[in-house]
Amino acid sequence: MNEINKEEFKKDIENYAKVLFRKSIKEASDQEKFQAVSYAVKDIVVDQWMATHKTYEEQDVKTVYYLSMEFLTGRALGNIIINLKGNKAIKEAVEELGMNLDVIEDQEPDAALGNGGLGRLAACFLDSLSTLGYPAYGCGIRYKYGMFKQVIENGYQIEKPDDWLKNGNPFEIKRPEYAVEVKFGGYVAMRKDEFGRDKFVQENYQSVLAVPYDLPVVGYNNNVVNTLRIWDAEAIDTFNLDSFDKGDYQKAVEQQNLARTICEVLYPNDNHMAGKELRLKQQYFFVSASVQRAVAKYMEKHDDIRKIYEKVCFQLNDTHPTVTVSEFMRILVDDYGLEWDEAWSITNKTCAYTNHTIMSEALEKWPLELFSRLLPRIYQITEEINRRFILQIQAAYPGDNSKVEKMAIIYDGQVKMAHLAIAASFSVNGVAKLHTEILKNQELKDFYQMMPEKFNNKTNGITQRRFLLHGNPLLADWVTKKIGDDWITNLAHINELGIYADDELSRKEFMNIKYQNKVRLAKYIKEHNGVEVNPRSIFDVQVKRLHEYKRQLLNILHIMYLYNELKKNPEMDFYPRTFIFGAKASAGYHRAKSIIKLINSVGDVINNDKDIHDKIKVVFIENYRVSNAEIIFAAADVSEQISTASKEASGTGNMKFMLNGALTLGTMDGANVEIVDEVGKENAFIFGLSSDEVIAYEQNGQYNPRDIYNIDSDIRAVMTQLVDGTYASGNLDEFRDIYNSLLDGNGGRPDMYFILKDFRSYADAQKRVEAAYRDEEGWAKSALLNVSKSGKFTSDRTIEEYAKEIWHLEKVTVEVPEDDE
Ligand code: C3B
Repeated sequence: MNEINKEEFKKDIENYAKVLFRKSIKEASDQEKFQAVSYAVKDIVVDQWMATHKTYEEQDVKTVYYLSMEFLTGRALGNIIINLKGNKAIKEAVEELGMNLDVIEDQEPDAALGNGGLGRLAACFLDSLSTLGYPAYGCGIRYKYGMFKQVIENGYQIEKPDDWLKNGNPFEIKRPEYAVEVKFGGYVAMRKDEFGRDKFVQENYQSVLAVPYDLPVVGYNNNVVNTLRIWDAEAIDTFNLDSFDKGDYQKAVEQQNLARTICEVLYPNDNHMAGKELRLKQQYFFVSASVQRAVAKYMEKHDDIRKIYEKVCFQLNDTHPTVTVSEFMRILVDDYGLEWDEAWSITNKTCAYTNHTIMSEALEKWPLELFSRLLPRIYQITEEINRRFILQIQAAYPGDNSKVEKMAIIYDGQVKMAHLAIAASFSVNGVAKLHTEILKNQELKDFYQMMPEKFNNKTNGITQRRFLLHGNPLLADWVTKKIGDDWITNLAHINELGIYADDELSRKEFMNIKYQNKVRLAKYIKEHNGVEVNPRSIFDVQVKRLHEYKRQLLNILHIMYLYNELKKNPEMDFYPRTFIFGAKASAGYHRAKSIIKLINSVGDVINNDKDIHDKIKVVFIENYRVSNAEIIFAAADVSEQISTASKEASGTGNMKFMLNGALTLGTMDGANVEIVDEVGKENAFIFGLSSDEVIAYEQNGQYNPRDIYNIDSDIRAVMTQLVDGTYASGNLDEFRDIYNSLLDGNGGRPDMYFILKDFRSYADAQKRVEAAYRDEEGWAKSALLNVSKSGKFTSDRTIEEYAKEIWHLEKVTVEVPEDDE
């Protein structure tokens, strides 16, 4: 990699300030400085970007297209600087110009084009793909408004629009030359092609122009820059005279509106299907554009569409982009004139699907009426796929109609996207061992029995470049001092830290870094939440989307219980604890929002009660997002991973905490199981029902929370406080819905999340946490061991597995030509 020339870089920054804003650096605002520095950085990136794509073309590489509705990338500048290994030179340049790099980085809005785990995973995958040198495109949507900004007012969540493009995005490049048309609605007619053969054409449709914007994905220290291509919609034929003359004024207006609305906003649902017409439009919009472009790019250099699978793989990130299957079939059959069987076999060699959840409310099913009206040709094709798939099922299970009922793609007036994805893909993967087993043996059992060869596991991972190197510089430097810097690109090496767990001085240094990170977080909390917290207390953290299955409610009920204990016995031996929450709730998810209010209300009471001498603090960090997550993980002692067993497909926050030396307090769910495999049960706090037990209860219906309520007076006391106004300034109804959900659940089914059932075992685990923390040496040792055992959870490992076992990609090395000046 070419060295960054500091003096030239300084000139570049000054020049950008001049060209962009007509200002000197001194005159520029912080935001303008951020822009100028970013453009100067982009200058370096673009050389590598061009070199990478030249190499790809020369070597005619196979490319994965990672199709995802979400890419939760967060801020770009700091990460790019780190991956360019330009930290030192750039920092110095910036400082010599009288600026501070942290302040500059802080000016950048997060790119929040995702909800939570699924979107962040896509972002980690892109980082790993580039760092490992695998050719890839991320394909997504350029939402005008990303994940809403959360403001807490009076304890309630208020959603504010996230106008992240307000000041422009210095790293993006618009590529109008690659714009394509995407069609909606109308009807399908049978027409003759130029050779007199029948063909299907969509007529009287509305269309939009999909225009790509490219963002660079910079690999670590290797000159590789892949592309995250996000599509924006523009109106086609804006009021062109033709249609105006034909009296199509109305249609012209409608097309404009369609273009305006389609990329307007990210649906803020996590693990929940919105079912809105606009959402299906978004899905088809970015899928059609991405697939059209991928095919066109392939055909620029090849002449046989039949071999496209040798150079292209479409990875479907959950069911959201599943219309890829039918769109690809449409292109093969309608545009390239292939026979159905041939097209299907090519599609089957090109598409692969990742399942991210077993939550039934997240399963995408589209009403036939909507699907066929919006995508008439795609619907026809999907129908034919379904017809043939049913024949296949019947051949495999003659006379067993229940199999068709359970597996058909179209059934009961609905198009089932997971079924379509499985039928059409050569690979179906889960995201953690336990999750994949549940898919095979429960949720997708029938499919697994019919097509076992498709199923495989790819345990999730995270990028250590963002979540240690960038987010926790103190620890990153310390690790490098101890074992060298190989861990940055080969996290398996972090294992070598293990020996320092037995070294007293190392443990001290390590815990001192944790302390400094807690001071940093305490400062953030003071500035942003106005709450004073003690960095000597245990930082016990649960940050993730608010969802009932993730059980923030269990956590806060336990805090209410602890508080009751302290009130009964103020002198009791109690190690000071700061409970930290961060979570956004989907705007329409009322119970989740109520739980946020409860956390804040409990915090208000406890934080202001002098009697308990600050032994408990409860903090709700407003607007949890990637940029503040980096600070939070670095400062955590305890990682709360307490989902109802079987419900959390993997979790990735759990891995980020581990990497930063927090101990897991969790259920045997998702990737927690594999974390415990790595660190050993003695270095984690495990509690609660197992997934088998949960599944058994679900099947036998034997769980009755009232039994627990009746015999356990501590639980009863806490429950009563939900409805006696203790935490609601006398409003007895504020938390009544939560109360009811715990005892009666939903629609007559007892609480599906087993909160009261797991309460005692959680409280016991929390006692063990406290005892363990009092043993300073023991805790330091465990924490350090957690870091040293985190090697498996790098997304580099995950991506190597995808690349070798699913995508069959070759690694590329890239040289950037020297400037010839
Ligand atoms: C999430 C799951 O809930 C997590 O367990 C998992 O770690 C991540 O995906 C990544 O695999 N998920 C999500 O964020 N949104 C969905 N719609 C479905 C799953």
